[in-house]
Amino acid sequence: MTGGFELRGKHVLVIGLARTGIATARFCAEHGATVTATDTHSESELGAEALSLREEGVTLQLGAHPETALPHQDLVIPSPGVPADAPLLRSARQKNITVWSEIELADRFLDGRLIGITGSNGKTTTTSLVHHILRVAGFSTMVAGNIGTPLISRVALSSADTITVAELSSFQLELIETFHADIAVLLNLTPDHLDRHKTMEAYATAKARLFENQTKSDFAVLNADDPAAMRLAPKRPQLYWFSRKREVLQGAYLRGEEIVFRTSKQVEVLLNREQISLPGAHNLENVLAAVTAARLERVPVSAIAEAVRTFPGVEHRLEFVAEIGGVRYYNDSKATNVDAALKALESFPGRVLIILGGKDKDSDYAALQPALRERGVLALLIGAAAEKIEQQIAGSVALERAGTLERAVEIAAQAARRGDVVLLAPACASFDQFENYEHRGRAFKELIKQREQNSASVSDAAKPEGKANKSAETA
Ligand code: UMA
Repeated sequence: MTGGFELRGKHVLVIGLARTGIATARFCAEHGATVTATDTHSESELGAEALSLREEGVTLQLGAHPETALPHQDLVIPSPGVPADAPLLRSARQKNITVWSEIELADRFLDGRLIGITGSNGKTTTTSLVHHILRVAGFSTMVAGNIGTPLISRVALSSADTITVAELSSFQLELIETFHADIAVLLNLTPDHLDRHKTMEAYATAKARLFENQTKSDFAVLNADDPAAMRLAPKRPQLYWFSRKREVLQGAYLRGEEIVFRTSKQVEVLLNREQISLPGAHNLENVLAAVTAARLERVPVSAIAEAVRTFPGVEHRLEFVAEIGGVRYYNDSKATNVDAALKALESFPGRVLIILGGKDKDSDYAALQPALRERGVLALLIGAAAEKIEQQIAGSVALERAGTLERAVEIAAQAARRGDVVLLAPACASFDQFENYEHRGRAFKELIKQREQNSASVSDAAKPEGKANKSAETA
């Protein structure tokens, strides 16, 4: 927690009325502020929860962001999805009105310690794993942020002994002021959200703000295998590193098959690589980052080992869905950028049929070519970015424009051979065809589950009568 803030008597404008905006407007109203909330969606497009804010005393301005709301405001809080250079925010700054992201306000009220985790990829898995480790070790902990639960909605649940594990995005970090993490983790830095940040520098600067308010007694944890992340290493906090390729001065690394943690005083073995349940080299990095943060919170080694072994993984991140006729289906709908899709592809040693496409984020899909050449059997292209992807990966793998996810699954299932992997790792945002990546992932799983049921009933029907009846009886 940082400086605190008196909301009573203040005028607050909240922009965007989805998860973050609803929670923020409610919080501010509960704390005595006069709250106006605006969304470009009209009344009929917004859900009941947003509209019910009126009953809590919030004034709603819907369908556009009228500037008339601005003059009386003390504070403007845009949702992460609102570009930081949106006209209303520019006007607010011209009028010297404070503009904060929701995490800035939340941090001013949050009790206990905070572990902030950012990076281009692996944030959700690492955040969930740190939370899981702390829970297994019996610590009082909660998880929040970009993972889906606005930090501000958890504030009331925090107390002096709570360790909050927060997944933080560049959108949230770019509008902080005093936001402070006791342990700040930067997993990696690869191009993402360039449609919004415009340049890699601007994106990196937003991410690096996580370290900005750290002091000498805090810890910064960075990936020693990622030069772009290393360049952002801060000066004030104590630096810890993680690496799967080399020994580090302080932090976690792979020594043979062992994961070890090194401080200035000792080197201790935490667990064996084989004990990690998650697939892929990138997940090894996520584990190294998570165990570093956990060890810095003084979690006992035995609890770390047990927690990593028992971690079930996260929905939509290389999530195993089903095996049908010897073909394994994986849902990595969270692979919303090229680097994440690349990492997903590289997680499988054998033949992969990949579903790519969605809403382009000004990405360069040519980077997928080597991995597609090596492992790809067929790329099925969906959504608005299909044409661009086709142009940029042509020649590296067989391609087919499937258009929709449904059709892509159908074609993949027909083309796949026993032993193949069918992977949804779209390298794009989902908003052209779905509400969000979770919606896309659930749609994929639903399609696979239907196929699984159909194939089970077909194989049941093919069995000799007695046998089919018997399995029905014992089920
Ligand atoms: N809106 C406006 N004006 C605008 C833009 C949007 O009124 O100029 C309105 C939209 O009409 C909509 C609302 O704002 O009603 C949407 O706001 P939002 O996109 O911020 O959605 P939230 O549900 O509040 O979700 C946000 C994060 N979304 C984004 O960063 C785009 C969620 O991260 C996060 O889980 C949630 O807050 C809780 O903290 C999602 C995400 O895609 C998962 N994050 C990016 C990523 O992980 O790559 C950064």
